[in-house]
Parts: sequence; C-alpha cells; structure tokens
Amino acid sequence: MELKRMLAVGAVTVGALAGMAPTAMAHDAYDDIMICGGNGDKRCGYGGVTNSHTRVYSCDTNGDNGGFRTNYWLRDGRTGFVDDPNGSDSGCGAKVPGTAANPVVQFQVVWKATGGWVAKKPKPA
Ligand SMILES: [Ca+2]
Repeated sequence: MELKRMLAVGAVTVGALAGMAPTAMAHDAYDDIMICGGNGDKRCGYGGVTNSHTRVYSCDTNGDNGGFRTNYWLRDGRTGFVDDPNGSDSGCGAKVPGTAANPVVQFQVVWKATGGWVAKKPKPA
C-alpha cells in the first residue's frame, strides 16, 4: 500500500516536469551577429528573450571597443533596449520589461561597431 502511493506520487512529479520543461524552452528566442574578428566570421555578440517573453538580454562577446544592444518591442507597442553594460568583459545585460499580459513580441540584436552600428532584422520573440 505504501509503495503504491509512492509510485503514484512519483508518476505525477515526472509528468509535471515533462509537461513544463519543453514549453519553457520552446518560447526562448535567440539571435547573434557573426561578422567580427579578423576574418569577419566571429561572433560580435548575441541577445534574446527568455522567461516566457518577459526578459531581454544582451551579451557583447568581442573586444572591439564597440558595444552590443538588444532592442525589444512589447505587445502594447512600447519599445526599449538592453545594452551589455561592461562590453566584452564577463557578464551580460538584462532587463525584465515584459509581463504575462504585455509580453515581448519582437527583438533585434545590434552590434554597436565604432565604424557604424549594424542591426539584424527584428525577430519574433
Ligand atoms: Ca559583458
């Protein structure tokens, strides 16, 4: 009897995790810019949207005195951006501008190159 109850509890827990994990991951969005370095094939930086369309991040990965930014659009039309505050040093920039009722619907990664900023086409979040 005791074993049966434990098995039943275990089955519920596994089922709940299996149902949640893929959903959370499927909603994350990512983009990067791959035109840096001497050969123009290294990653300048990357950004994306996580936490169910509420969190926006920006990571500068190339020490070129430029910066990296992620622009975002909320469902209600408001926009904003997140910069990596310390350039290519360890750590990224992040904000949580979205909510369940007003999520981030689109984002765009931008390499703030010293010779002129380069933006990729906006992507759905
Ligand atoms: Ca950084």
